[in-house]
Amino acid sequence: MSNKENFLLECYQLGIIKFGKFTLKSGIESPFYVDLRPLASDPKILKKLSFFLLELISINDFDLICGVPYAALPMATAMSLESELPLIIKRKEAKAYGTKKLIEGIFSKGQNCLIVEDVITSGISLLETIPEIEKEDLKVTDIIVVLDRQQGGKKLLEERGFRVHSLFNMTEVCEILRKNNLISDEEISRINDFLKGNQVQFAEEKRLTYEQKLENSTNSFSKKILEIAIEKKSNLIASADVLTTKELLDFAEKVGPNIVALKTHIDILTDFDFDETILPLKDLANKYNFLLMEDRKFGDIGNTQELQFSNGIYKISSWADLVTSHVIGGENSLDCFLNVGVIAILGMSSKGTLTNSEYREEALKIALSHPNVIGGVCQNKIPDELLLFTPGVNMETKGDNKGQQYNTSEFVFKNLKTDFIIVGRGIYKAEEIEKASLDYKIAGWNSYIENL
Ligand code: 5IU
Repeated sequence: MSNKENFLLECYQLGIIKFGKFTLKSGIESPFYVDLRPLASDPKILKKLSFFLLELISINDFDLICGVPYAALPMATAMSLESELPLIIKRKEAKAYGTKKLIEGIFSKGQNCLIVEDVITSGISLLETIPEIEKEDLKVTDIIVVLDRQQGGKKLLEERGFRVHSLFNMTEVCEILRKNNLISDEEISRINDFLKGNQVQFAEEKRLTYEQKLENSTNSFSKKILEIAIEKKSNLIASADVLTTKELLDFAEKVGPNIVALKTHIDILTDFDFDETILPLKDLANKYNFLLMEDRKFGDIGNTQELQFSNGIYKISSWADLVTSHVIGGENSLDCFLNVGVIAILGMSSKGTLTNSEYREEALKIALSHPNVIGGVCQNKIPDELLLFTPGVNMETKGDNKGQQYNTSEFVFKNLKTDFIIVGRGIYKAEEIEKASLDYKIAGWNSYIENL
């Protein structure tokens, strides 16, 4: 095995190349993802890398060296230390105060500056960087890149008269990884396709059926909702955001046959009365076989949530089959939810929500580890172990003027592999509520079937 090959394998161990399905900034789906930044965290590898890169050129041809920020900065620094070629630093943005310089360091007009870049893709970012260096009356003739993704960048720069020296290209990388059984032939052919500019066909990820999820589930509330879904051929939860008991009961009567659960915000009723509101609601739930989901969004310490869950005028614990809860209070805050299925809020549908990917990841850990949690509310995919409930579904509009953002049921089943859609105004504001609930039921079920 050559030194270079060995070196690539060492780099690969650091996780610099991943294979799978990645959405690039441009929205294009790529079968591989490259990030060379981890190399800088392993001093021995960084040192070796600088040796390999310096071998690509004759050092005497240059007066300065400059890395394109940020990934190539440590690489250029290591090469400078090794070769004693003076380093200059290009800023990403000019300083807003003081000298407003774009290039930092000591240099003089006419010097030839070697450029170092980590990965070259289209070459566009280099074509933006080089003129900024040339503006300082420095010469640029040669560019060193660690990896050429073979997507036209090298050719583009060579056409503009630059010499591009790359340590590896994607074909070589694939060849070395294949020889060492680190990548399958199928992945290689996908990568080749991608490099040729073809859109890559990824094998569609299969979702589990409700029957499969039922088989895997142990929680009685997740079993119940899945059984109802299968029996009624529905994945629709209607959100009854209405203000009076009469409206609530009328609504439940109309949508009852088409839904798996009725979602309430019980505290918005102006005339709540336990016997007048809850008892008839429970009767309707029995009559039409749907669950009651109180969208309480608990978000306190365990002790307070326990009090809120069972007391006050609503006595949620005595009637709700499902409740929503934030997990912001930590794992133990969910211990109080006994005899109910908890649906954890992992991500919200509203614009500007703080539930970014880091939040979701941490929230998901809690949801997955707590036996009371049967699912999550989210606008992203979540693991199969949890049921996914997706609000923000409306076939008519893209949003309201209060930050709500809508998707269609087609979109959420295809992209998120949702289990249940939650629809509010799309149904309760419709002229014919029964018909609207049937339409959403059919749309949701068809989208589910299409994505099996
Ligand atoms: N809801 C959302 N988005 C969320 C969460 C809950 O819309 O991220 I968490 C609730 C709010 C409302 C229902 O009760 O779902 C959606 O109603 P509309 O379909 O009318 O927007």
